[in-house]
Amino acid sequence: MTLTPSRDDKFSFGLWTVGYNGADPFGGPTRKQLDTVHAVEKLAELGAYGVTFHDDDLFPFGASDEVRQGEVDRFKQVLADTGLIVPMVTTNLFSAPVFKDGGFTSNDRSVRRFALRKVLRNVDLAAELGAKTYVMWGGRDGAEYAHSKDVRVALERYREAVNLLGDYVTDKGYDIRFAIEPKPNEPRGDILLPTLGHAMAFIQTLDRPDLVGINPETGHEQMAGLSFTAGIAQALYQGKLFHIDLNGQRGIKYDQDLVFGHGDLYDAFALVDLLENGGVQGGRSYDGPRHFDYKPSRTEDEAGVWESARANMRNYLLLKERAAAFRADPEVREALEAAKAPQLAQPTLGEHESYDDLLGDRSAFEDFDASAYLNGKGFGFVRLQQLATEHLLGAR
Ligand SMILES: [Mn+2]
Repeated sequence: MTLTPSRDDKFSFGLWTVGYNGADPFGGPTRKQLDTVHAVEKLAELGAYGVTFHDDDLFPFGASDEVRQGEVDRFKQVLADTGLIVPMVTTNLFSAPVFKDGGFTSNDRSVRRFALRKVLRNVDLAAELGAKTYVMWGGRDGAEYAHSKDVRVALERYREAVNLLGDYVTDKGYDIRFAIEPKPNEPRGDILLPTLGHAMAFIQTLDRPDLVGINPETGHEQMAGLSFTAGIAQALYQGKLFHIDLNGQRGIKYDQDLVFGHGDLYDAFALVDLLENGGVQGGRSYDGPRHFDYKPSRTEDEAGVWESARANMRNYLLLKERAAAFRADPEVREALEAAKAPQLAQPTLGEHESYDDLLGDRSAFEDFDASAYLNGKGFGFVRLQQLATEHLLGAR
């Protein structure tokens, strides 16, 4: 297996990731503004297949039509020159002061109408560039104080917005689906639709639920103390994994946006194994872009930016290689059997078995020896995890 990224690996990066200038709440930029054309050329050279953007990454907020078109034309030219594609586009509804109380759910109705217009305009551009997924991250859609916003009413406004967007792409004949990106907090104290579970439940209330899925981000779920891999598994189960944002996070704290693999490495290993080997028939369970949404650390210069971009892809490929070795190891297969992992796929009831049949089955209860589970019948999950650890560390 090669550790050199190729376009078949479907690695993509947001313009805002490598373009992050290092500014944080405690200090200004540590790097100069990165030119879009240069960024796309470098990503292509490093082996990415796609690039994504917020409208405001490509042209400044409030840019004149002329400036906007000029930047779009430069971008189109470098895409043509490099062969990179735009798998996903998103809107910035969080940076400008007008969005200080959110976009789709600002208490100010005129802001909500402006937000919708900004999104509709960018959806047209997304369609023009051939993007198949439109991400919605409502980072400012939330609150710090319970009485400042009625969450049930805010959900109604969010629903109104997504329904309108669904009507729009359907009427226009655009081949675009929407993906909601959950995050528990930051920049708001509490963000609407904080986890992928909240988002998937919300999607079922929409007029066109099939048109809307989720774009979960590693660090966002881990900021809520949740297992990213377990969440991704449920998203796959529900057919809602429309896109994925990979990065690194270490525990419940501020959004670190580290390189993929530089946070919870075990979870990254389990995730790559799920994506690459977790399909129902084995093999891939997700075929979409492997999109990195990370920030090159503020300590790095431009060389460090490209080193970190390379590291995301290399770590993914290393974990893919380690996961393949794990799956191919006969001892792992034996340990999985011993752990009764395949037995979970067997229905609990027999075919056509009714509750009367179950109630009549003495072996299920009256004659069942539950006491055998004290001092016996261990599952061997620790052994399995040690085998995973040894593969992860390259010891096997
Ligand atoms: Mn993201």
